[in-house]
Formats: sequence, structure tokens, C-alpha cells
Amino acid sequence: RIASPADLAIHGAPPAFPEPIHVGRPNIGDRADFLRRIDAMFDRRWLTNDGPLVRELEAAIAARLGVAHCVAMCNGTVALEIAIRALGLAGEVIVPSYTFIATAHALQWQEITPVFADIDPATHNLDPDAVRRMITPRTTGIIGVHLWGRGAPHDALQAIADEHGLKLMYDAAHAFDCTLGGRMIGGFGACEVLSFHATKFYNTFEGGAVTTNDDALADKMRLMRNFGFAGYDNAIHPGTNGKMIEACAAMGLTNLAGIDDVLAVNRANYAAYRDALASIDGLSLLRYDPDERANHQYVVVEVGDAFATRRDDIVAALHAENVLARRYFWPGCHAMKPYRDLFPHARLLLPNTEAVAGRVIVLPTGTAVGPQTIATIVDVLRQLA
Ligand code: T4K
Repeated sequence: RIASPADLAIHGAPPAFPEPIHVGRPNIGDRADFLRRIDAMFDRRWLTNDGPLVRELEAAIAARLGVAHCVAMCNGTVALEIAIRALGLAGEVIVPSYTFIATAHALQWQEITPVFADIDPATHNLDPDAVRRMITPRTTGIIGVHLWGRGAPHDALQAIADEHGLKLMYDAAHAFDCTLGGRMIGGFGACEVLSFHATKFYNTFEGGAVTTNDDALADKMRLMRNFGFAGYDNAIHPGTNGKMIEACAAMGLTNLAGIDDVLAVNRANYAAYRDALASIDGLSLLRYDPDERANHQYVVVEVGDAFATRRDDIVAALHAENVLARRYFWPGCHAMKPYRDLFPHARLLLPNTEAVAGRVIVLPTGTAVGPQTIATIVDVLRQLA
């Protein structure tokens, strides 16, 4: 029990946890169910290339999200790259800097310039006014990110896109099984990109998908993820290898069956953090609109200016306790090497991004974490206060 500052590992006490407590420990469904699917896959000798498990998973996800098409891919980053290309984005595309680096890389990888727009500090999502300010004659699109599973301001972004003739798509990597305005995320904009990486709320080991209600766009992305093949020996479109393998789809189907259990754990963990953190001044837990469905995969805490310990020192103190809290998404894409040389003045345009990136800590949750772990983590924070 951490009852006084002397009990902290930074002051020489043994760490609160003998083993690391990670942010992003995978949620793993019923193993017997997974192995049964894998056995059947071996019997079929069909391992990849649009197999029956991938098709079953695509149908199940499309139905769950209420969207016409789900095109499964090998990971979220390749799914972003394919969606960007299928939409014909070029020149400049406006994105938040406060996101995982893959959002920006997926553009830069295709020699499209990611132009970083600032966020609203209250929501951590794109600020529509900031987006408007970044439009130039070279702008062809906007990629919104539903950060932490909280929906981006779709109506305002769509209005800007319509006014300027821009394409609008979403990086929904955090937002599987979440709603925006009561509607499942997956059907907003021209298309939405999901990540099913191991660390996500819902995983297929590695994996991702693009969801869309646009039939032609879905057809094009199906071609592009399979070298452009429209049949044996007949490539009709440029393409790459973005296919999801059957073993990943087996994991996806297994985890889909258990998704409500994961959600229940994440909700309980969130409530435990919220209740325990309420008595600590200077730390605020990111809130979710109670009218929306959220997957609560990220427990996001902002450190106030008056808090006794600085953000980076809190993270160091937590690491000393074997709590591997993260500074997502510090320092912002604009400040990382591939982009800071391109945009030396970007930070002047991104005050909210810089401020938020400097005060956020992401704490562990998911099925590997329970109430006792959370109580101890919050005890550490209380002593740091
Ligand atoms: N857009 C957004 C907004 C995203 O957040 C992401 C991915 C993408 C696009 C791209 O989608 P993918 O191409 O990844 O499908 C992690 C994930 O690798 C990344 O998928 C995720 N976002 C990002 C937010 O987090 P890192 O660099 O922090 O990963 P790493 O290796 O530090 O792992 C995180 C923690 O999870 C570690 O403490 C260890 C733990 N862990 C990890 C794995 C893989 C486990 O306990 N078991 C595991 O199997 O990026």
C-alpha cells in the first residue's frame, strides 16, 4: 500500500508492482474458440487472400457498425494509405498533429503533405476554425481523427469540406464500437479507417479495415489491397498487398464474440479511476458524453498547472513503480523529426496541441487491469500530489 511519500519507488521503496503494468495490454477472447477456428482453417488449407474467415469478419463488422462495406486490411496504417489513395487525395491534406504518427505518415509515404491543424483543447479533436485557416489552393482533403474514441466534429468538418470541394475521411483507429451523435462511427465522411492492432480495444493481432457506404470506393479498395487483381492473371488497377490473413480474422471473430465483456471491464475500470481521482486536485480525467457509446480503451488524465509534480516527473515516478503510463501523443507529429524540419514554424500555429501534449498521461486499462491495480496507481498519484 502506498500511504506516504516514503512508500514511493522514487524514494527507494520497492516498486508497487513486481511486473510491468502496460498501457495497451491486449484483450484476448476465448482461446478454445480461437483454436477451433484455426484448426478449421488448417483443414481448409486456405490461409489468406480473401478467405472465408475474412469475409465472415467483414460482414460481422459491417453489420455491427451499420455500414454497407467493411474492407479488412493487414493493419490500420496500410488501410489509411489505401483509403487516401482510393479517394485520390494529393497535394496537401489537413490532419491534426495530436494523433499517432501513422496518420501523418500515411500521407507523407505517398508524397502528400500533411498540413497540421490545431485541436480544441476541450475535446482533443480537430478545431474546425483551425482547419479552415489551413486551407490553401493545394488542399484536397481533411482527415479527422476520433481521438480516444470521442467523435470528431463531423458536421462542421463536412460543411468545410463541402464549401471548399474537399474530401473528408476519418482515422477511426481509436473508435471501434463508439458512437457520434448516437450513430456508430464507421459511416461518417467518405470512409473511416479502423485499427485492430493488439493494443486496441478490439484486436486481430495486427489488422485494420476501411468502412464506407460508397460501393464504388469499396470495390476500388478491394482491388487495391490485392495488387489490383480482378481475377486470375488480370490486374486492372495499381495496387499493393494490404490483405488480412485468415489467422487474424479468426482472432477477430473470437474477440468480437467477447467484445461486450471487454467493454464491461473498461467501463468498470474507467468508473474506478473516475471515483478515485475525484479526491485529487489538479488531475482531471477526460470525460465522455454519457449519451454516446465509448469503448474506454484510453484512460486519459490531464495534469493541471498547479499540480505539485510535473507531468514528465509523474510518468517517471509511475515507471519506477512498474506502471508504464504513456505520454500519448507527445510531442505531436509536427515536432517529430520527419515533420519538424518540413514545418519549422508549425508549433506557433499549434498552441493547443502543444499544451495538451504537454499535460496528458494515459493510464493502463483493459482486461489485464482490475480495481486493486487501479487503486494502487491512484495511491501513487495521491502521494505525488
Ligand atoms: N491512427 C491512430 C490514431 C492510431 O492510434 C494508430 C495506432 C494508427 C492510426 C495505426 O494503426 P496500426 O497500423 O497500428 O493498426 C501503439 C500501437 O502499436 C499502435 O497500433 C497504436 N496506434 C498506438 C496508439 O499505440 P506504440 O508505439 O505505443 O506501441 P508499443 O510497442 O509501445 O506498445 C504499447 C504498449 O502495449 C507497450 O507498453 C507494450 C504493450 N503491448 C504491446 C503489444 C504489441 C503488449 O502488452 N502486448 C503486445 O502484444 O504504438
